[in-house]
Amino acid sequence: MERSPSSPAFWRSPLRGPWFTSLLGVVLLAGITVLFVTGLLSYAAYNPDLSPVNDKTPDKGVLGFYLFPWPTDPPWLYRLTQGVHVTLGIALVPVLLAKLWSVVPRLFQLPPARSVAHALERLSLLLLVGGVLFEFVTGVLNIQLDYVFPGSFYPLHFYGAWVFFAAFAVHVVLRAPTAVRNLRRMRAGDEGAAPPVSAEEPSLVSPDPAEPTVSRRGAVWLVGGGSLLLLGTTVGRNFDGPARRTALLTPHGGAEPGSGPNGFQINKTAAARGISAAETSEEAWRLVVTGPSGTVRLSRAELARLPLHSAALPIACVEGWSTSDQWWRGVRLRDLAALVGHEPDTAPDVLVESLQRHGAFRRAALRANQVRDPRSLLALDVNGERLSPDHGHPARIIVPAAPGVLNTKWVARMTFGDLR
Ligand SMILES: Nc1nc2c(c(=O)[nH]1)N[C@H]1C(S)=C(S)[C@@H](COP(=O)(O)O)O[C@H]1N2
Ligand SMILES: [Mo]
Repeated sequence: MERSPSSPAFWRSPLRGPWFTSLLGVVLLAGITVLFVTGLLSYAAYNPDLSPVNDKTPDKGVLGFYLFPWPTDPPWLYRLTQGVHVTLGIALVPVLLAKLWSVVPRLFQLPPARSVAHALERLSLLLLVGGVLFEFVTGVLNIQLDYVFPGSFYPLHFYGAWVFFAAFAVHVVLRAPTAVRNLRRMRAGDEGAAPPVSAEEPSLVSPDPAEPTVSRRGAVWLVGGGSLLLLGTTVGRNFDGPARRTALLTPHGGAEPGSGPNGFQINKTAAARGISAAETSEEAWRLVVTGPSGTVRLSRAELARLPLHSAALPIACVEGWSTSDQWWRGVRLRDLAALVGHEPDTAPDVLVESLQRHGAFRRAALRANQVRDPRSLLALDVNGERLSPDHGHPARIIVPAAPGVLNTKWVARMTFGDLR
């Protein structure tokens, strides 16, 4: 018997078959749809249409058609959407790998195409498999290895998502009916009798199966167990305290947060961002606020004499980690707008700039709805204590429901109005 990979007999696992592929396919259909939607939401949450400063994919063109002003309610919105995006993405890795394994004989199928339609379908599979690997690899590298594609991650992951999802939609339209039929048969217990998907497509069932090393049920448990294990060692990154320590798969560049009022996750430390104690001292640091009535300069002591307000808000990072609510205390953004000539209720967008001179996230634009929300603060304190240098002393932004990246630390300048 011929034993090259292009021959069906080369592939001998008795597990391969329509039932396994269909089961994994249906799980991925649901899971990847959630990943796509939460991913698009994450992009919208950055306010990319607000200012060139925020836009990580300047040539998004029509792909930005759906962008909308990200709301400030509920305050845990981004914590939820991005926690789901990252946690689910990681948990689906075993399902994805098993799915690709289950159809790998098709990769070697000869001749490569039997008709124009078949050639087009195989081309869409190339985009599908290439796209899904690309999205999972860039996503996992970004969260595990601390931005290996600085800056360019966003366009890569964003365009990759659209290319992949287009191929995915074609694939689902072509294959979902078969997958559902296979699963029905499987339930009815006669999946062995499943015919090949089409005359052009040889069956995934090996014509010469080896002895099974794991039962079907065992195989499903293996994949599901792998997913549960990843889920269990990832989900803790969405909580503080002991739960966070269960997040074994969360290597993170930031410093150990320690304990006490400032003892919650730190993304980039003051040292890592080149922020010195000298430039944040009471003598040196001034906040510069600009608006239609001119420019106001305030020391931290002067800020602390303005009306101070508190809000319980989380920090939720694009990397899929988040903190529980922290109690922030500081000056309302709407009150700062009022200092430079705006009405609090009609305050406009604001550009926030940090003392930080190099690296990402040193400036961000906030939308009017975020500025006007009475819970949006330029925080001076957290949990009853002065902000630590790593959490943004002398002052940082905190906005309900916004991605962490918009919560600029070590704020130096705020410009209300025309951001362009
Ligand atoms: N100036 C400045 N602000 C910044 C950052 C930064 O690198 N520089 N990181 C942002 C990101 S990506 C996140 S998730 C939050 C994290 O805040 P924390 O370190 O206080 O938890 O700060 C944001 N503010
Ligand atoms: Mo972040």
